[in-house]
Amino acid sequence: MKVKGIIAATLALAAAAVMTVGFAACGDDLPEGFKEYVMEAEYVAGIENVQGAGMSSNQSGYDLIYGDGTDAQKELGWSEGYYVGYTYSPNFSMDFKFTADKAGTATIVLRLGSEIGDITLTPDEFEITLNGTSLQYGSIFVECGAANDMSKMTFSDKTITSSAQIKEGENTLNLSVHANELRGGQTGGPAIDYVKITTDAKLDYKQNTDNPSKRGGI
Ligand SMILES: [Ca+2]
Repeated sequence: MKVKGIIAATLALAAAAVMTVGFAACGDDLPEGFKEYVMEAEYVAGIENVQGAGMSSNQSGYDLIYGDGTDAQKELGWSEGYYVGYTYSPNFSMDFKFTADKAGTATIVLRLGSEIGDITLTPDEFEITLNGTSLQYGSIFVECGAANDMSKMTFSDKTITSSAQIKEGENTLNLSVHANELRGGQTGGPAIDYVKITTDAKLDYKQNTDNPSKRGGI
């Protein structure tokens, strides 16, 4: 098993670190022509410029990524075995950029978790904008999967909107934490596994699969 793991890791390193995703997951129950596109938070281009904070320390850039990509972590429900945590800063702002081959309507789902108790997010605490327009999603309840223990995080998919208007060409979905009292009176936020967009437009975006390996740098 160990040898197998090493070979797999070597192959992964040998593969291009940046993969352009133009395919989609299966979706048997989707309307004709619609596809699901999953953008992993941990693979986002530009994560090196994102600021965050943990329970007792500042965290930023690649170090916002939690997880080791292990099978056990994938079995916990962490897509790809990683997620972005340490979102407890009013400076947290993360862009998911993609291009679309045409304008269209899209369903946007975020896969979220919490280690700071059950939290209810509204655009006041956790703003989601698409091309600069704030998505008025009402509120999202995120159940606490593992209090104060990121290693046991659990996630669930939250539908933000089923009527997002994407445009032809470049689009930017931004997730921002605003000052709030979600974490015992201090600013808190959700753990973010991925963003999933379902649309009949063809989407392209970069996934920097080597982001996790860049943690711990200067
Ligand atoms: Ca993930």
